[in-house]
Amino acid sequence: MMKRVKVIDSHTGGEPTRVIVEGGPDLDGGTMKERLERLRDQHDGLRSGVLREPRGSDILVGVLLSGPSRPDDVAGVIFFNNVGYLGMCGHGTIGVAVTLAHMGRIAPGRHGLDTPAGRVSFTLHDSHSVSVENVPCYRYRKGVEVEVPGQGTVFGDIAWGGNWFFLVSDHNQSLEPARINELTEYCTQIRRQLNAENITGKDGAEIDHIELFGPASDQNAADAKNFVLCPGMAYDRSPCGTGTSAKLACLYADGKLAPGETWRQESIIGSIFEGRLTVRNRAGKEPALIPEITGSAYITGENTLLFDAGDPFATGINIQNSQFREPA
Ligand code: PYC
Repeated sequence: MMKRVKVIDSHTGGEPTRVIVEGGPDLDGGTMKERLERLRDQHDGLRSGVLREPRGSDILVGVLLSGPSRPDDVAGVIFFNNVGYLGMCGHGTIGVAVTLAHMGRIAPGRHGLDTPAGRVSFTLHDSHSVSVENVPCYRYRKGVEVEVPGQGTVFGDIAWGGNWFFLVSDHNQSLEPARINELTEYCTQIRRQLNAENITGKDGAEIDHIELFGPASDQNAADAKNFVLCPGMAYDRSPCGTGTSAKLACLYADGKLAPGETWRQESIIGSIFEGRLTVRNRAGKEPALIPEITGSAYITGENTLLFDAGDPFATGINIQNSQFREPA
C-alpha cells in the first residue's frame, strides 16, 4: 500500500512553506479550530511524515489546504511544523497565496483565508508579492524580567501577533548569521526559563517564539534586524510575519509607531518584510490593532511524497536534528 501526498513548496524571504494540495485527510466540516484538533488527534502522522526527515526537515512549515468554513474565503488552512501546530503563520500565508496563484486558483486582488486563529485577508499584488492582513496583535506585558542561568537578567515584552512572542531588544548578542548556533542556544535558554518560571501569554498560553532585535545591516533599507527562534529548534529565515506583527504592537504601545507608518523588518539572513498597523474601532471593546505584513514568495518545487505502509519512517524520524535539542 502506497499513500501519495502532493505538495507544492515555496519560500518566503528564505523560509520554506510546504502546502499539501492533494492526499490529505478530509477535514471538511466544523470550524478551523475543530479541524486542527481532528488533524492533531487523528492524523498527526501526516504532519510529521510530510515535515520531518527523511521527506522534510525541521525548518519547514507545513500547510494543509481545505475548503473554508466560510463560503467567501478562498480556502481553509492549518499551519504546522516539525513539533506541532501554529495558530497563524505570516510567511506561510504569503507562501499559500503564491501557491494558490501558481495553481491558477486565484488572480491578483484581495482574498480571505480561514485559519484556526481567525480570518486572515491577503492581497496578491503579482505572482510573488503579497500583503497579509493579520489577526489583531497586542502587547500583553512590558519589561518582563527573566533570570537566565549563565546570562543574567533579561528583560522582554510578551506580545501576540498570531503566535506568542517574547521580544528582547536589550541583550548582549550580535545578530550575525555566523552566530546562528549561539543565538539559538541563547533563545533556547530564555524559552526554557520562561517555562520554568511559568511566564506565559494570556490564559496561560505557552510562549513558544523568542525574538531578538538588533540594528539593521543597512539602516537605509530596514529599521531593525531580528532573530526568531520558532517552536522546536529551527530559526525563522524570514523576518517572521507574526513576530513582526508582535513587534508592531510593542512599538505602537511605546508610542514609537503611528498607524499607517511603515516598519521594515530585516531577518537574520537579510530578507525584509514591511509592516504597518491600522487601528480599528470595535463597539464596546478596546480598538483592535490590525497588522499588515508585505513580503514575497517564490515556488521552489512540486512533488509527490510517497508513504509505503511498511516504511518504519513513514511518519518521519522522531528526534530533533540539533545539538541544542531541548531536554526531554
Ligand atoms: O512568519 O509568522 C511567521 C512564522 C511563524 C513561524 C515561522 N514563520
